[in-house]
Amino acid sequence: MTVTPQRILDVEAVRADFPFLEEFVDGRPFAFLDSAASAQKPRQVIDGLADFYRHSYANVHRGVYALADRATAGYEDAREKVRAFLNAASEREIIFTRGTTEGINLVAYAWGLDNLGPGDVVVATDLDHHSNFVPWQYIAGRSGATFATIPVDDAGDLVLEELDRIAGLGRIKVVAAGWVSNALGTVNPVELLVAWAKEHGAISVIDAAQAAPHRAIDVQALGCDFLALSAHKLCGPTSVGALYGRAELLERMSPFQLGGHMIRQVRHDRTTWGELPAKFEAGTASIVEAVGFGLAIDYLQDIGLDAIEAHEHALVEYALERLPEVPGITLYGPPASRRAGVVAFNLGDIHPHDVAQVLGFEGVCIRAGHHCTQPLLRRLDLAATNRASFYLYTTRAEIDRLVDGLHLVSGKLG
Ligand code: C6P
Repeated sequence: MTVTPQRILDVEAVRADFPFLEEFVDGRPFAFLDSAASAQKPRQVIDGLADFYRHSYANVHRGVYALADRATAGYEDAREKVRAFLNAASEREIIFTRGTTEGINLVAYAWGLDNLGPGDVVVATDLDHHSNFVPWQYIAGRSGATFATIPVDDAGDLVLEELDRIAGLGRIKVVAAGWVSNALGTVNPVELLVAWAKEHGAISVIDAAQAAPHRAIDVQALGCDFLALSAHKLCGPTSVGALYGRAELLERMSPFQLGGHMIRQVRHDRTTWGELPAKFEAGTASIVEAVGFGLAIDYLQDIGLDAIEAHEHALVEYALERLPEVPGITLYGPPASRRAGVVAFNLGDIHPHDVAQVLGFEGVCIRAGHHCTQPLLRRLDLAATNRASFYLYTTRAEIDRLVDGLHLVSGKLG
């Protein structure tokens, strides 16, 4: 048996790739602990984008000249990189989108409006980001289906004992869930949810916005029907992401957006649709952004998703050990063993926005608010939290700066 040794992430070497670390506030570099909102970009991506604009830019799938060929090749190479990143069976199953939100909306509208009706049940979870919660709630409402959610317990874990009760509400047609909670970092048992969906003949839709940047994904091993991700959370550009969909389902679905590129033939009496993936890519694509997405994937794969996951796990363990030193702090979410690189907390009754602002003066960047998870926060009886989130460039020293900053906030405002 061959044992592949796990790669170790060299954080100082990684940090040398990130130009934002050359920016200073009051003489100190930023401790950027807001990567769950959007990740910083390495030189390899930034320079690659400029390079593509300089040497290979044109619209794709349209021109018959060399520049257009280069642009089309770059765009389609990026699709192949996303396919390999997710281990999808075919490039036809990779649709470029604007991001996770658009990917989930695509499935909700294009699949949901044709396949849902009274008596059907659409299942999401109380941990979900609004991007997974709201489209399904809305499409269930429009189609007459029932919208149900899997509740969470006080620790922020899904209450799976509720699945049988939910199954009793009608025909389960959609099981849509986030893999990793952006608000608490909870890693959900998506394998189990996909299996439950299959058992009921439902489609499974995975929001991988917070999973794809941090762990290896194999859609064939997982067996999900759809999976959505955003490039900007994995060191790539904004305004691009991907939806993986099983070809068999995508082929049977109506289009989502209509216009250029997605058609086969347009006549006055009828329009027919193009082949996959063009059928779901109406209009001019986010061409250069898609190329940057591919470069970000190359970058992460060179470092190794396993090494990134292990690095973040060690950081979460460290943060959960150090943060309780701050007087008056309340931590939310599961233990490190079931958590990705996110820690959520409140400091006494100091408003989270005030905490984040004082930390901001210290160069420590965190997010405060409801994190687009209002149902979850209502369940936990909270209006807002502070959230620090880690990535491959995060160090223990930056977590120390967070802890020191919180002591300062506590002294000033507590
Ligand atoms: N969460 C955060 O600070 P878009 O905006 O489409 O790239 O991703 C939406 C989205 C969907 N699902 C999850 C689990 C997410 O975390 C996000 C984005 C950011 O937590 C912005 S609210």
